[in-house]
Amino acid sequence: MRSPTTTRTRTSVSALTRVAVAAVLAVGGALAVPAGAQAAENPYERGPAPTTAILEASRGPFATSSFSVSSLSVSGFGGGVVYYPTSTSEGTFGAIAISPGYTASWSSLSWLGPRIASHGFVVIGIETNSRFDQPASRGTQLLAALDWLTERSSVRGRIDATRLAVAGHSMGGGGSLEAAADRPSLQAAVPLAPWNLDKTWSEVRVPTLIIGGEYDSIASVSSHSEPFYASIPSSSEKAYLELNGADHFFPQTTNTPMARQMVAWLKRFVDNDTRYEPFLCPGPTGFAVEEYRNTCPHS
Ligand code: 856
Repeated sequence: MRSPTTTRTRTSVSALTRVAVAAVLAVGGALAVPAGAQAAENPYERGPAPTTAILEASRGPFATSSFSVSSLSVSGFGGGVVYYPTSTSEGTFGAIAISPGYTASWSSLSWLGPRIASHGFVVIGIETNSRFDQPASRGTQLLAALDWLTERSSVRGRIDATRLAVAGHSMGGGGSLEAAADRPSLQAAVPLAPWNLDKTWSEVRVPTLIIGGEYDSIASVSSHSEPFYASIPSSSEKAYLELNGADHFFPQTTNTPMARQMVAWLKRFVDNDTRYEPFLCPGPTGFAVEEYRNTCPHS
């Protein structure tokens, strides 16, 4: 299932800043930074500066729409639902494919579709070919869904195909690790209560946020999330959030601490949006947080 790792390059924000400053000087010859130059520093930045209230609200700043995808109209995965920001005036958006767990359908996670899309991402919540597909297959299907979304779907023109991510619950979370290992060009992965028999993910270079539940008895953090996190090299961007008192099914109902951290991770690594760094490092605290570990963004 896994291919050899390759080195991934990332355009640094400082390089983008230099380009923006050079452009300003070339055009105007002025030293004053004109209005709008802030956005030009990061061409992928979308939406207002983050606040805790924005991240914890039931919807982000972007209006969204959605449509269903029939399994008969695609190959390599089982269809699903696409959610997308309706705005076409702010450039393209990054995109994420999300897989449900064993025996479950997308409806088990569907609250996440509009929640993530409303922060400025195109989301496809997938159905798997079979509800019994194992993590490796779910990983392949997540990548097939991203390929369909960026190459063939009616929203392909709204997406920046260089800025893609994966997530999933349980065996779908295990699948998101498989996808990250297989496609190092992905910009982020967010395994939720991930389940996988493979405990070593030393080939993962994709920035990965693992979220586990303290009282998960199906994918116990001691046998799944924690060894997965530990096995990803410290040279990769990675974080581990363990939710206080949560069981295996925490991703299946609206979960504010989970959504807040997931959105911040996607914003930081899919959009290169450093405004979200305070939400990642030192990271969340409070009653909902049993534990948080991270490598903190490498500059
Ligand atoms: C909701 C993954 C031995 O493995 C299991 O029993 C097991 C059970 C459930 C899941 C899962 O994906 O649950 C998510 O369906 C492994």
